[in-house]
Amino acid sequence: MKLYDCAMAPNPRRLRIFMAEKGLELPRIELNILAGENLKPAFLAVNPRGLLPTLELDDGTCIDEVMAICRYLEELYPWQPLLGRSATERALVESLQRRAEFDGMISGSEVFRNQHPQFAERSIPGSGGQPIPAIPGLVQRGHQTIGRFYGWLEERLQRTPYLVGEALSMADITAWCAVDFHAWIERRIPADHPATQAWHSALSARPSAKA
Ligand SMILES: N[C@@H](CCC(=O)N[C@@H](CS)C(=O)NCC(=O)O)C(=O)O
Repeated sequence: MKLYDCAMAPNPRRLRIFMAEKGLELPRIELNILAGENLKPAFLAVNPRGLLPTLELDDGTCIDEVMAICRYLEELYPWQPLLGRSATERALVESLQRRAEFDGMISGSEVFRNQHPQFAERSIPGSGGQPIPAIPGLVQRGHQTIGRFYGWLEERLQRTPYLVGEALSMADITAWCAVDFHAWIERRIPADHPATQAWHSALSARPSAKA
């Protein structure tokens, strides 16, 4: 197996943290998204979407989408489970992970890509290099969704130390990567959200934070 990765990008980071928490290491091929290396023919031959991360199996099968890769790795390496340990937990991790991804990660991307000059023709990831012009009005919508994301996060974390109960899960990892990604667009955890602040400080102290 080998992993096509990008050290600076938030979605590949979700996968690296997941792997670090499980103690997994894979050979990595680093591609610079800002320089458009993921849109060059060599990588488009691997993944026509140009999307990172992408996992290539030894038989040549390529898997993109962070959650698809995580599910594959969790099945192969079930220790330190991060996708839930019971039917209920698995459903909750799925539900909360998706909410963190849509309201935290994708809305961050909506703001970032629709205002950054370098992404003026790359407003949606995964088009394989087909130009998709930015829509500046989406910046405001993204900021509104981020506001809702922080309200939801604080409300959940007031009740439990992690998003799904007492153990770290992929729901936390996605929300955590979204929070750190928001620094790129000058959004921070609101000062009056103490549970989210404490959760974020604890996660940032984990060795996997450096992944
Ligand atoms: N839904 C995808 C999102 C992956 C994604 O958006 N990756 C970004 C990096 S954070 C990317 O590949 N961007 C390519 C580009 O901008 O050309 C997943 O969960 O893996």
